[in-house]
Amino acid sequence: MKIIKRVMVLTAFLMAFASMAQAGISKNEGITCVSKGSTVRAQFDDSRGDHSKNVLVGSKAGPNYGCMGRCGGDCGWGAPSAWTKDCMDHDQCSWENKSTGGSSDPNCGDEFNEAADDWTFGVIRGCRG
Ligand SMILES: [Ca+2]
Ligand SMILES: [Ca+2]
Repeated sequence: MKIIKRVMVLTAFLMAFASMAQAGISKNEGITCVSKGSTVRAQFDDSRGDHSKNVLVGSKAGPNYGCMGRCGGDCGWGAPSAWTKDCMDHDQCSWENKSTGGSSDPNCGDEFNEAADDWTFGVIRGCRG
């Protein structure tokens, strides 16, 4: 009986954790490719709440924010780049918040972390824009 009780407590804990992870508009969408010239809905949260905006992949939002949806700053220097949904979310969040803090940024740190797998494996997965 002790084991059953432990399983129930563990299950309740996992369910609570899962619902917390789903809170907010921002979420890790694995490594989802986006294509230059298409429009995707950038989603992120910051201190002002949830945001959702259609952005043209590859467009320039402003200085140092060329190539929206490309993983990494601006347009890079010519090496193969990953182009993904999570990187678009982070690009748009960073642009609107002028964020520079990377993973520790109060507004866009979570989007940064969600894009880390994209940045690392996006090119290998074929997300080349
Ligand atoms: Ca991701
Ligand atoms: Ca955020």
